[in-house]
Amino acid sequence: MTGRLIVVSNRIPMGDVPSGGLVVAIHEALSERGGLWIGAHPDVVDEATEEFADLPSNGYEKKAFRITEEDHQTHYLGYANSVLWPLCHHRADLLAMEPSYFPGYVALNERVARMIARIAEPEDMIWVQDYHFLPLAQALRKEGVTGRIGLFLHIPFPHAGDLDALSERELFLDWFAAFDMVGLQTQADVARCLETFRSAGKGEMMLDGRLKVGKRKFDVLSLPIGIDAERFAEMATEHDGRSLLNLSPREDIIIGVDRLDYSKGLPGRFRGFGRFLDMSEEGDRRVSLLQIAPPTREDVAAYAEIRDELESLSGKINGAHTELDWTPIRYIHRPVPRDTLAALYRVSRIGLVTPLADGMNLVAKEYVAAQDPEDPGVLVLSRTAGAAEQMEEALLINPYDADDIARAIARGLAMPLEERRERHKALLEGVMRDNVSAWCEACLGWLERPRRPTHEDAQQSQAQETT
Ligand code: GDG
Repeated sequence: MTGRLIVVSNRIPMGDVPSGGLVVAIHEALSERGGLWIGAHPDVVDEATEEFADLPSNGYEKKAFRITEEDHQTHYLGYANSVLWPLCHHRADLLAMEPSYFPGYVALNERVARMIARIAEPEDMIWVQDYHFLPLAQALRKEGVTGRIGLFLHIPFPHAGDLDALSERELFLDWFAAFDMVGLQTQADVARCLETFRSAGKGEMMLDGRLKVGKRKFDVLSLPIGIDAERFAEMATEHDGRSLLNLSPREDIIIGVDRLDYSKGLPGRFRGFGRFLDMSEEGDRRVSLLQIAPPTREDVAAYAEIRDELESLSGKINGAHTELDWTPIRYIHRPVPRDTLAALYRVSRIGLVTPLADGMNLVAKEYVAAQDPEDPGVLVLSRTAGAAEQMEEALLINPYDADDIARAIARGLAMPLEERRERHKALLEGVMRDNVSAWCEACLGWLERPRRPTHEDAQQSQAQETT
Protein backbone atom coordinates (compact mmCIF):
# COMPACT_ATOMS: atom_id res chain seq x y z
CA MET A 1 0.00 0.00 0.00
CA THR A 2 1.33 3.41 -0.87
CA GLY A 3 -1.47 5.67 0.32
CA ARG A 4 -1.64 7.79 3.46
CA LEU A 5 -2.45 6.53 6.91
CA ILE A 6 -5.70 8.08 8.19
CA VAL A 7 -6.41 7.49 11.90
CA VAL A 8 -9.89 8.14 13.26
CA SER A 9 -10.36 8.37 17.04
CA ASN A 10 -12.96 10.09 19.17
CA ARG A 11 -10.38 12.03 21.17
CA ILE A 12 -7.73 13.98 19.37
CA PRO A 13 -4.99 15.87 21.19
CA MET A 14 -5.38 19.60 20.65
CA GLY A 15 -1.77 20.62 21.35
CA ASP A 16 1.41 19.86 19.39
CA VAL A 17 2.92 17.17 21.62
CA PRO A 18 0.42 14.70 23.06
CA SER A 19 0.87 12.91 26.39
CA GLY A 20 -0.35 9.43 27.36
CA GLY A 21 0.41 6.03 25.79
CA LEU A 22 -2.13 5.58 23.00
CA VAL A 23 -2.06 9.13 21.65
CA VAL A 24 1.74 9.12 21.74
CA ALA A 25 1.86 5.88 19.74
CA ILE A 26 -0.52 7.24 17.11
CA HIS A 27 1.42 10.51 17.04
CA GLU A 28 4.66 8.59 16.47
CA ALA A 29 3.19 6.37 13.75
CA LEU A 30 1.87 9.44 11.93
CA SER A 31 5.08 11.43 12.42
CA GLU A 32 7.06 8.55 10.87
CA ARG A 33 4.75 7.81 7.96
CA GLY A 34 2.95 11.10 7.52
CA GLY A 35 -0.81 11.08 7.15
CA LEU A 36 -3.88 12.42 8.80
CA TRP A 37 -5.49 12.22 12.25
CA ILE A 38 -9.22 12.82 12.49
CA GLY A 39 -11.15 13.22 15.75
CA ALA A 40 -13.97 15.09 17.48
CA HIS A 41 -13.41 18.75 18.32
CA PRO A 42 -13.88 19.06 22.10
CA ASP A 43 -15.99 22.25 21.86
CA VAL A 44 -19.64 21.78 21.09
CA VAL A 45 -21.18 24.00 18.35
CA ASP A 46 -24.79 25.01 17.62
CA GLU A 47 -24.71 23.62 14.13
CA ALA A 48 -22.20 21.08 12.79
CA THR A 49 -21.20 21.73 9.20
CA GLU A 50 -19.49 19.06 7.12
CA GLU A 51 -16.22 20.96 7.07
CA PHE A 52 -13.21 19.78 9.08
CA ALA A 53 -11.44 22.26 11.35
CA ASP A 54 -7.66 22.08 10.82
CA LEU A 55 -5.68 21.69 14.05
CA PRO A 56 -2.03 22.65 14.56
CA SER A 57 0.37 19.73 14.11
CA ASN A 58 3.87 18.87 12.99
CA GLY A 59 4.76 16.44 10.22
CA TYR A 60 1.21 15.22 9.57
CA GLU A 61 -2.27 16.72 9.29
CA LYS A 62 -4.82 16.90 12.08
CA LYS A 63 -8.50 17.58 11.39
CA ALA A 64 -11.46 17.78 13.75
CA PHE A 65 -15.13 17.30 12.98
CA ARG A 66 -17.56 19.44 14.96
CA ILE A 67 -20.27 18.03 17.18
CA THR A 68 -23.48 19.57 18.51
CA GLU A 69 -24.95 19.14 21.99
CA GLU A 70 -27.39 16.67 20.42
CA ASP A 71 -24.49 14.61 18.97
CA HIS A 72 -22.85 14.63 22.39
CA GLN A 73 -26.06 13.41 24.08
CA THR A 74 -27.05 10.77 21.53
CA HIS A 75 -23.71 9.58 20.14
CA TYR A 76 -21.15 9.94 22.94
CA LEU A 77 -23.16 9.79 26.18
CA GLY A 78 -26.02 7.91 24.53
CA TYR A 79 -25.41 4.97 22.23
CA ALA A 80 -21.63 4.75 22.76
CA ASN A 81 -21.53 5.01 26.54
CA SER A 82 -25.02 4.03 27.69
CA VAL A 83 -25.55 1.15 25.25
CA LEU A 84 -22.34 -0.20 23.72
CA TRP A 85 -20.13 0.28 26.81
CA PRO A 86 -22.39 -1.66 29.23
CA LEU A 87 -23.14 -4.24 26.53
CA CYS A 88 -19.46 -4.98 25.93
CA HIS A 89 -18.68 -4.98 29.67
CA HIS A 90 -21.21 -7.72 30.44
CA ARG A 91 -23.66 -5.27 32.05
CA ALA A 92 -26.70 -5.58 29.81
CA ASP A 93 -28.72 -4.68 32.95
CA LEU A 94 -27.34 -1.12 32.66
CA LEU A 95 -28.36 -0.57 29.03
CA ALA A 96 -30.23 2.72 28.74
CA MET A 97 -32.02 2.74 25.42
CA GLU A 98 -33.51 6.07 24.44
CA PRO A 99 -35.13 6.22 20.99
CA SER A 100 -32.83 9.09 19.94
CA TYR A 101 -29.55 7.25 20.71
CA PHE A 102 -29.29 4.84 17.80
CA PRO A 103 -30.23 7.32 15.02
CA GLY A 104 -27.91 9.90 16.60
CA TYR A 105 -25.02 7.42 16.71
CA VAL A 106 -25.51 6.33 13.10
CA ALA A 107 -26.06 9.90 11.87
CA LEU A 108 -22.76 11.09 13.34
CA ASN A 109 -20.91 8.16 11.80
CA GLU A 110 -22.53 8.83 8.43
CA ARG A 111 -21.61 12.51 8.62
CA VAL A 112 -17.98 11.71 9.45
CA ALA A 113 -17.94 9.11 6.65
CA ARG A 114 -19.12 11.69 4.11
CA MET A 115 -16.43 14.10 5.28
CA ILE A 116 -13.70 11.47 5.08
CA ALA A 117 -14.90 10.18 1.70
CA ARG A 118 -14.42 13.66 0.26
CA ILE A 119 -10.74 13.76 1.19
CA ALA A 120 -9.69 10.08 1.05
CA GLU A 121 -7.67 8.81 -1.90
CA PRO A 122 -8.26 5.24 -3.19
CA GLU A 123 -4.93 3.99 -1.78
CA ASP A 124 -5.34 5.55 1.69
CA MET A 125 -5.48 3.20 4.65
CA ILE A 126 -8.01 4.12 7.34
CA TRP A 127 -7.45 2.94 10.93
CA VAL A 128 -10.48 3.42 13.17
CA GLN A 129 -10.26 3.41 16.97
CA ASP A 130 -12.96 1.97 19.17
CA TYR A 131 -16.68 1.64 19.76
CA HIS A 132 -17.57 5.24 18.90
CA PHE A 133 -17.20 4.39 15.21
CA LEU A 134 -18.47 0.84 14.66
CA PRO A 135 -20.67 1.81 11.67
CA LEU A 136 -17.93 3.89 10.05
CA ALA A 137 -16.57 1.29 7.60
CA GLN A 138 -20.06 0.43 6.38
CA ALA A 139 -20.85 4.13 5.95
CA LEU A 140 -17.53 4.74 4.15
CA ARG A 141 -18.22 1.84 1.77
CA LYS A 142 -21.61 3.39 0.97
CA GLU A 143 -19.77 6.60 0.11
CA GLY A 144 -17.62 4.64 -2.34
CA VAL A 145 -14.42 4.30 -0.28
CA THR A 146 -12.64 1.13 -1.45
CA GLY A 147 -9.31 1.31 0.43
CA ARG A 148 -8.28 -0.78 3.44
CA ILE A 149 -10.17 0.00 6.63
CA GLY A 150 -9.18 -1.45 9.99
CA LEU A 151 -10.80 -1.27 13.42
CA PHE A 152 -9.21 -1.62 16.82
CA LEU A 153 -11.74 -2.28 19.57
CA HIS A 154 -10.22 -1.26 22.91
CA ILE A 155 -13.03 -2.77 24.98
CA PRO A 156 -14.17 -6.42 25.17
CA PHE A 157 -16.09 -7.99 22.33
CA PRO A 158 -19.53 -8.69 23.85
CA HIS A 159 -20.68 -12.11 25.00
CA ALA A 160 -23.05 -13.70 22.48
CA GLY A 161 -25.83 -13.87 25.10
CA ASP A 162 -25.52 -10.18 25.95
CA LEU A 163 -25.78 -9.25 22.30
CA ASP A 164 -29.35 -10.54 22.35
CA ALA A 165 -30.16 -7.48 24.48
CA LEU A 166 -29.29 -5.23 21.55
CA SER A 167 -32.15 -4.47 19.18
CA GLU A 168 -29.62 -3.81 16.41
CA ARG A 169 -27.88 -7.17 16.89
CA GLU A 170 -27.77 -8.10 13.18
CA LEU A 171 -26.55 -4.68 12.18
CA PHE A 172 -23.86 -4.79 14.88
CA LEU A 173 -22.29 -7.81 13.18
CA ASP A 174 -22.61 -6.25 9.72
CA TRP A 175 -20.73 -3.17 10.99
CA PHE A 176 -17.77 -5.36 11.90
CA ALA A 177 -17.93 -7.22 8.60
CA ALA A 178 -17.45 -3.97 6.63
CA PHE A 179 -13.86 -3.63 7.96
CA ASP A 180 -10.88 -5.42 6.38
CA MET A 181 -9.27 -6.03 9.73
CA VAL A 182 -10.85 -6.18 13.18
CA GLY A 183 -8.24 -5.95 15.93
CA LEU A 184 -9.35 -7.13 19.36
CA GLN A 185 -7.39 -7.16 22.60
CA THR A 186 -7.28 -10.85 23.54
CA GLN A 187 -7.61 -14.37 22.18
CA ALA A 188 -10.75 -14.66 24.30
CA ASP A 189 -12.23 -11.66 22.45
CA VAL A 190 -11.42 -13.27 19.11
CA ALA A 191 -13.05 -16.51 20.24
CA ARG A 192 -16.18 -14.61 21.36
CA CYS A 193 -16.32 -12.70 18.09
CA LEU A 194 -16.01 -15.80 15.92
CA GLU A 195 -18.53 -17.69 18.04
CA THR A 196 -21.00 -14.80 17.80
CA PHE A 197 -20.80 -14.74 14.01
CA ARG A 198 -21.08 -18.54 13.90
CA SER A 199 -24.08 -18.73 16.21
CA ALA A 200 -25.82 -15.97 14.25
CA GLY A 201 -25.35 -18.13 11.15
CA LYS A 202 -23.48 -15.23 9.56
CA GLY A 203 -19.83 -16.10 9.31
CA GLU A 204 -17.82 -18.76 7.58
CA MET A 205 -14.26 -19.41 8.70
CA MET A 206 -11.90 -19.57 5.73
CA LEU A 207 -8.77 -21.69 5.45
CA ASP A 208 -6.52 -18.61 5.55
CA GLY A 209 -8.05 -17.62 8.94
CA ARG A 210 -10.30 -14.87 7.60
CA LEU A 211 -13.98 -14.68 8.35
CA LYS A 212 -16.34 -14.54 5.38
CA VAL A 213 -19.66 -12.78 5.76
CA GLY A 214 -21.64 -12.56 2.54
CA LYS A 215 -19.09 -11.50 -0.05
CA ARG A 216 -16.80 -9.78 2.43
CA LYS A 217 -13.75 -11.41 3.97
CA PHE A 218 -11.91 -9.90 6.91
CA ASP A 219 -9.33 -10.73 9.55
CA VAL A 220 -10.24 -10.97 13.23
CA LEU A 221 -7.06 -10.78 15.29
CA SER A 222 -5.85 -10.54 18.84
CA LEU A 223 -3.46 -7.55 18.99
CA PRO A 224 -3.06 -6.75 22.71
CA ILE A 225 -2.24 -3.11 23.40
CA GLY A 226 0.80 -2.08 25.46
CA ILE A 227 2.17 1.04 27.15
CA ASP A 228 5.18 3.28 26.61
CA ALA A 229 6.97 1.17 29.23
CA GLU A 230 10.45 2.72 29.11
CA ARG A 231 9.14 6.24 29.50
CA PHE A 232 6.91 5.12 32.36
CA ALA A 233 9.80 3.42 34.16
CA GLU A 234 11.89 6.59 33.83
CA MET A 235 9.08 8.79 35.07
CA ALA A 236 8.61 6.63 38.16
CA THR A 237 12.03 7.64 39.50
CA GLU A 238 11.52 11.38 39.02
CA HIS A 239 9.72 11.93 42.37
CA ASP A 240 9.80 10.30 45.77
CA GLY A 241 6.37 8.76 46.27
CA ARG A 242 6.76 8.27 50.04
CA SER A 243 7.27 11.99 50.60
CA LEU A 244 4.46 12.89 48.17
CA LEU A 245 2.17 10.84 50.40
CA ASN A 246 3.81 11.96 53.62
CA LEU A 247 3.97 8.29 54.68
CA SER A 248 5.06 7.40 58.17
CA PRO A 249 7.76 4.69 58.34
CA ARG A 250 5.09 2.34 59.73
CA GLU A 251 2.77 2.74 56.74
CA ASP A 252 2.58 0.76 53.49
CA ILE A 253 0.46 1.51 50.45
CA ILE A 254 -1.72 -0.59 48.17
CA ILE A 255 -2.64 1.36 45.06
CA GLY A 256 -5.68 1.39 42.79
CA VAL A 257 -5.98 3.75 39.80
CA ASP A 258 -9.10 3.79 37.65
CA ARG A 259 -11.52 6.10 35.95
CA LEU A 260 -14.56 5.89 38.21
CA ASP A 261 -16.34 3.32 36.07
CA TYR A 262 -18.64 0.46 37.13
CA SER A 263 -16.61 -1.97 35.00
CA LYS A 264 -13.51 -1.45 37.17
CA GLY A 265 -14.83 -3.43 40.16
CA LEU A 266 -14.19 -0.68 42.73
CA PRO A 267 -16.86 -1.66 45.29
CA GLY A 268 -15.58 -5.26 45.25
CA ARG A 269 -12.04 -3.97 45.72
CA PHE A 270 -13.04 -1.88 48.73
CA ARG A 271 -14.90 -4.86 50.20
CA GLY A 272 -11.87 -7.09 49.60
CA PHE A 273 -9.60 -4.58 51.33
CA GLY A 274 -12.13 -4.29 54.18
CA ARG A 275 -12.09 -8.09 54.53
CA PHE A 276 -8.29 -8.01 54.60
CA LEU A 277 -8.39 -5.46 57.45
CA ASP A 278 -10.93 -7.61 59.32
CA MET A 279 -8.68 -10.66 59.12
CA SER A 280 -5.39 -8.85 59.84
CA GLU A 281 -3.84 -9.00 63.25
CA GLU A 282 -3.03 -5.71 64.95
CA GLY A 283 0.55 -5.26 63.85
CA ASP A 284 3.24 -2.68 63.87
CA ARG A 285 2.90 -1.90 60.19
CA ARG A 286 -0.18 -0.33 58.75
CA VAL A 287 -1.40 -0.86 55.20
CA SER A 288 -3.57 1.76 53.50
CA LEU A 289 -5.44 1.57 50.21
CA LEU A 290 -4.74 4.62 48.05
CA GLN A 291 -7.51 4.75 45.46
CA ILE A 292 -7.23 7.34 42.71
CA ALA A 293 -10.53 7.47 40.81
CA PRO A 294 -11.01 10.56 38.63
CA PRO A 295 -14.60 11.22 37.55
CA THR A 296 -15.73 10.22 34.09
CA ARG A 297 -19.00 10.40 32.07
CA GLU A 298 -20.76 11.96 35.04
CA ASP A 299 -23.87 12.76 33.00
CA VAL A 300 -24.64 9.05 32.66
CA ALA A 301 -26.84 7.87 35.57
CA ALA A 302 -24.93 4.61 36.21
CA TYR A 303 -21.77 6.63 36.93
CA ALA A 304 -23.42 8.79 39.59
CA GLU A 305 -24.63 5.61 41.30
CA ILE A 306 -21.17 4.06 41.48
CA ARG A 307 -19.77 7.26 43.02
CA ASP A 308 -22.42 7.21 45.76
CA GLU A 309 -21.81 3.52 46.43
CA LEU A 310 -18.05 4.01 46.79
CA GLU A 311 -18.37 7.01 49.06
CA SER A 312 -20.64 5.09 51.38
CA LEU A 313 -18.41 1.97 51.33
CA SER A 314 -15.20 3.88 52.05
CA GLY A 315 -17.02 5.76 54.84
CA LYS A 316 -18.11 2.45 56.37
CA ILE A 317 -14.68 0.81 56.17
CA ASN A 318 -12.86 3.90 57.43
CA GLY A 319 -15.46 4.26 60.21
CA ALA A 320 -14.73 0.73 61.39
CA HIS A 321 -10.92 0.82 61.19
CA THR A 322 -9.61 4.41 61.37
CA GLU A 323 -7.26 5.23 64.24
CA LEU A 324 -6.26 8.63 65.62
CA ASP A 325 -3.16 8.67 63.43
CA TRP A 326 -4.20 6.47 60.48
CA THR A 327 -6.97 6.28 57.84
CA PRO A 328 -7.14 2.95 55.97
CA ILE A 329 -8.67 4.18 52.67
CA ARG A 330 -7.32 7.30 51.02
CA TYR A 331 -9.79 8.01 48.27
CA ILE A 332 -8.94 10.70 45.70
CA HIS A 333 -11.80 11.54 43.36
CA ARG A 334 -9.84 13.72 40.90
CA PRO A 335 -7.06 13.16 38.37
CA VAL A 336 -3.42 13.33 39.45
CA PRO A 337 -0.54 14.19 37.07
CA ARG A 338 1.00 11.26 35.21
CA ASP A 339 4.48 11.61 36.72
CA THR A 340 2.97 11.69 40.23
CA LEU A 341 1.03 8.56 39.39
CA ALA A 342 4.20 6.78 38.25
CA ALA A 343 5.99 7.66 41.53
CA LEU A 344 2.99 6.47 43.58
CA TYR A 345 2.95 3.11 41.77
CA ARG A 346 6.64 2.69 42.59
CA VAL A 347 6.22 3.04 46.35
CA SER A 348 3.14 0.82 46.53
CA ARG A 349 3.67 -2.70 47.83
CA ILE A 350 0.66 -3.93 45.87
CA GLY A 351 -0.99 -2.81 42.63
CA LEU A 352 -4.63 -3.78 43.08
CA VAL A 353 -6.37 -4.12 39.72
CA THR A 354 -9.80 -5.71 40.05
CA PRO A 355 -12.02 -4.92 37.03
CA LEU A 356 -15.09 -7.08 36.46
CA ALA A 357 -14.47 -6.75 32.70
CA ASP A 358 -11.77 -4.84 30.85
CA GLY A 359 -10.50 -4.89 27.28
CA MET A 360 -6.89 -4.82 28.47
CA ASN A 361 -6.19 -2.59 31.54
CA LEU A 362 -3.15 -0.40 31.15
CA VAL A 363 -2.86 0.30 34.87
CA ALA A 364 -1.64 -3.28 35.44
CA LYS A 365 1.17 -2.69 32.92
CA GLU A 366 2.03 0.76 34.26
CA TYR A 367 2.31 -0.64 37.80
CA VAL A 368 4.81 -3.27 36.64
CA ALA A 369 6.85 -0.77 34.58
CA ALA A 370 7.13 1.61 37.55
CA GLN A 371 8.55 -0.91 40.06
CA ASP A 372 12.11 -1.06 41.34
CA PRO A 373 13.32 -4.42 39.93
CA GLU A 374 15.50 -4.93 43.04
CA ASP A 375 12.56 -4.57 45.44
CA PRO A 376 9.36 -4.80 43.38
CA GLY A 377 5.78 -4.73 44.58
CA VAL A 378 3.21 -7.38 43.70
CA LEU A 379 0.50 -7.08 41.05
CA VAL A 380 -2.90 -8.45 42.08
CA LEU A 381 -5.01 -8.73 38.93
CA SER A 382 -8.52 -9.86 37.96
CA ARG A 383 -8.75 -12.96 35.85
CA THR A 384 -11.47 -11.07 33.97
CA ALA A 385 -9.16 -8.27 32.75
CA GLY A 386 -7.78 -8.67 29.24
CA ALA A 387 -4.31 -8.10 30.72
CA ALA A 388 -4.54 -11.41 32.62
CA GLU A 389 -4.04 -13.30 29.34
CA GLN A 390 -0.49 -11.90 29.11
CA MET A 391 0.28 -11.41 32.83
CA GLU A 392 0.07 -14.86 34.34
CA GLU A 393 2.80 -14.12 36.90
CA ALA A 394 0.51 -11.68 38.70
CA LEU A 395 -1.58 -12.97 41.61
CA LEU A 396 -4.77 -13.63 39.66
CA ILE A 397 -8.03 -13.19 41.56
CA ASN A 398 -11.77 -13.46 41.11
CA PRO A 399 -13.01 -9.85 41.41
CA TYR A 400 -16.44 -10.99 42.61
CA ASP A 401 -14.95 -12.75 45.64
CA ALA A 402 -13.93 -10.35 48.43
CA ASP A 403 -12.19 -13.15 50.35
CA ASP A 404 -10.09 -14.05 47.34
CA ILE A 405 -8.99 -10.40 47.05
CA ALA A 406 -8.24 -10.26 50.79
CA ARG A 407 -6.14 -13.45 50.63
CA ALA A 408 -4.18 -12.17 47.62
CA ILE A 409 -3.42 -8.90 49.45
CA ALA A 410 -2.15 -10.84 52.47
CA ARG A 411 -0.10 -13.15 50.23
CA GLY A 412 1.37 -10.24 48.29
CA LEU A 413 2.41 -8.38 51.43
CA ALA A 414 4.08 -11.47 52.85
CA MET A 415 5.74 -12.56 49.59
CA PRO A 416 9.50 -13.19 49.94
CA LEU A 417 11.82 -10.88 47.99
CA GLU A 418 13.07 -13.70 45.74
CA GLU A 419 9.55 -14.60 44.54
CA ARG A 420 8.64 -10.94 44.05
CA ARG A 421 11.72 -10.44 41.89
CA GLU A 422 11.05 -13.54 39.79
CA ARG A 423 7.42 -12.66 39.13
CA HIS A 424 8.26 -9.04 38.39
CA LYS A 425 11.11 -9.93 36.02
CA ALA A 426 8.81 -12.09 33.91
CA LEU A 427 6.06 -9.47 33.90
CA LEU A 428 8.44 -6.62 33.08
CA GLU A 429 9.94 -8.48 30.12
CA GLY A 430 6.48 -8.80 28.60
CA VAL A 431 5.50 -5.19 29.31
CA MET A 432 8.73 -3.85 27.78
CA ARG A 433 8.60 -6.16 24.74
CA ASP A 434 4.88 -5.84 23.95
CA ASN A 435 4.88 -2.07 24.28
CA VAL A 436 2.61 0.41 22.57
CA SER A 437 4.92 0.93 19.56
CA ALA A 438 5.02 -2.85 18.97
CA TRP A 439 1.22 -2.85 19.12
CA CYS A 440 0.94 0.01 16.66
CA GLU A 441 3.38 -1.65 14.25
CA ALA A 442 1.53 -4.97 14.52
CA CYS A 443 -1.85 -3.36 13.77
CA LEU A 444 -0.54 -1.35 10.84
CA GLY A 445 1.49 -4.33 9.59
CA TRP A 446 -1.72 -6.40 9.32
CA LEU A 447 -3.63 -3.60 7.74
CA GLU A 448 -0.94 -2.99 5.11
CA ARG A 449 -0.20 -6.65 4.44
CA PRO A 450 -0.46 -7.56 0.76
CA ARG A 451 -2.64 -10.61 0.46
CA ARG A 452 -2.25 -13.38 -2.07
CA PRO A 453 -5.68 -14.12 -3.52
CA THR A 454 -7.16 -17.39 -2.29
CA HIS A 455 -8.73 -19.96 -4.60
CA GLU A 456 -12.12 -18.46 -3.71
CA ASP A 457 -10.95 -14.93 -4.48
CA ALA A 458 -9.77 -16.09 -7.90
CA GLN A 459 -13.11 -17.80 -8.59
CA GLN A 460 -14.96 -14.70 -7.53
CA SER A 461 -12.98 -12.33 -9.75
CA GLN A 462 -13.34 -14.77 -12.68
CA ALA A 463 -17.09 -14.77 -12.16
CA GLN A 464 -17.07 -10.96 -12.07
CA GLU A 465 -15.08 -10.78 -15.30
CA THR A 466 -17.52 -13.03 -17.15
CA THR A 467 -20.62 -11.04 -16.11
C1 GDG B 1 -9.83 1.54 27.53
C2 GDG B 1 -10.23 0.10 27.89
C3 GDG B 1 -7.86 -0.61 27.57
C4 GDG B 1 -6.34 6.95 35.35
N1 GDG B 1 -6.45 7.85 36.34
C5 GDG B 1 -5.55 8.81 36.09
C6 GDG B 1 -4.85 8.48 34.93
N2 GDG B 1 -5.36 7.33 34.49
C7 GDG B 1 -4.87 6.62 33.30
C8 GDG B 1 -4.14 5.36 33.69
C9 GDG B 1 -4.24 4.57 32.38
C10 GDG B 1 -5.57 5.03 31.80
O1 GDG B 1 -5.95 6.22 32.49
C11 GDG B 1 -6.66 4.01 32.03
O2 GDG B 1 -6.45 2.98 31.14
P1 GDG B 1 -7.16 1.58 31.30
O3 GDG B 1 -6.59 0.65 30.32
O4 GDG B 1 -6.99 1.11 32.70
O5 GDG B 1 -8.72 1.83 31.10
P2 GDG B 1 -9.72 2.66 30.11
O6 GDG B 1 -9.61 4.12 30.29
O7 GDG B 1 -11.05 2.09 30.43
O8 GDG B 1 -9.29 2.31 28.62
C12 GDG B 1 -9.07 -0.64 28.51
C13 GDG B 1 -7.57 0.82 27.12
O9 GDG B 1 -8.74 1.44 26.57
C14 GDG B 1 -6.48 0.85 26.05
O10 GDG B 1 -6.78 0.02 24.98
O11 GDG B 1 -6.74 -1.09 28.28
O12 GDG B 1 -9.42 -1.98 28.77
O13 GDG B 1 -11.35 0.11 28.78
O14 GDG B 1 -3.22 4.96 31.51
O15 GDG B 1 -2.85 5.66 34.09
N3 GDG B 1 -3.86 9.23 34.42
C15 GDG B 1 -3.53 10.37 35.09
N4 GDG B 1 -4.18 10.76 36.24
C16 GDG B 1 -5.17 10.02 36.76
O16 GDG B 1 -5.73 10.39 37.80
N5 GDG B 1 -2.54 11.13 34.64
